[in-house]
Amino acid sequence: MTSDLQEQWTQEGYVVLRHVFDGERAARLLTICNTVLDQWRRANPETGQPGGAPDATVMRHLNHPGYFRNHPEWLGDLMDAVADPAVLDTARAILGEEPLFRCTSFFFEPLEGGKDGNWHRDSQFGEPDDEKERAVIAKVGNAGTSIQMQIALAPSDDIEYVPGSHLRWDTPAEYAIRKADGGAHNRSNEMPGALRLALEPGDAALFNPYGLHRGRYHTGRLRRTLMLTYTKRSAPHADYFSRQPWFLEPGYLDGLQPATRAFFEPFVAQYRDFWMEKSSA
Ligand SMILES: O=C(O)CCC(=O)C(=O)O
Ligand SMILES: [Fe+2]
Repeated sequence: MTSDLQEQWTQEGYVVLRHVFDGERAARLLTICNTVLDQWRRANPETGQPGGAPDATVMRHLNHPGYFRNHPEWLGDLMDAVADPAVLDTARAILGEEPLFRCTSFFFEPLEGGKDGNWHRDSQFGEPDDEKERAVIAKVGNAGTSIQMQIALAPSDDIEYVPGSHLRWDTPAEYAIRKADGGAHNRSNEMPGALRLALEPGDAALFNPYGLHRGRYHTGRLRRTLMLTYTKRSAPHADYFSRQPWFLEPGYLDGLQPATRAFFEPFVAQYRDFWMEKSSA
């Protein structure tokens, strides 16, 4: 099982796992994430400002303590999901080393202005120059350095992936959609080889974000997906996603089960100095 998973991950760049969480657990996580989302819309505790425009489709850092004042025990449920032993075993098997926490995200349908998402590779955000991006993709290798684990909390077939695209640069047809003409065609529904990943609540889609992918976000079409991101411990990345200085707040980890807490210790050790720099800046 483990080697099959690893083989699919390295060759195709994605894996779908059924029933990672049972229905009851997925429903509980949905209640928690929905409550976080409602609060974020009113005031994101990271900024004190409303969290997003009516066409927003994603929020990050659901594990911010500001969301759990009324239900402190819910933080434990969320963090237990991130550090779930089966989830971590899978992450370890496919990365080939210990997974390090990176961040939590929640994808949801917009209040206004739905759209099919744009085809992209996450590498293009850090490296807009084609030749440099191409070198990054070649260097990272077939296991990648990170996993996006999308856990559906409501039925979803909103993620599309081009299997095997993490191993190589775009074909001309792919490039014409992803990047040509300043991205004018990047919402095309004609991507060759695209596979739609259908998930029931509690199922997970894991994908290498350097492969070609996109989401879909339509007003009135329920999308509730919790995304857990992990990197290899050997490939940490200091940026907005890993900037979580609230881990240093006294008591933040106190209510967690010992095994869950232990999973976050290397994350704190890795980024502590980065958080201190940022907060004193
Ligand atoms: O889940 C989605 O809608 C898209 C996610 C995505 O592109 C990403 O997280 O890199
Ligand atoms: Fe992406």
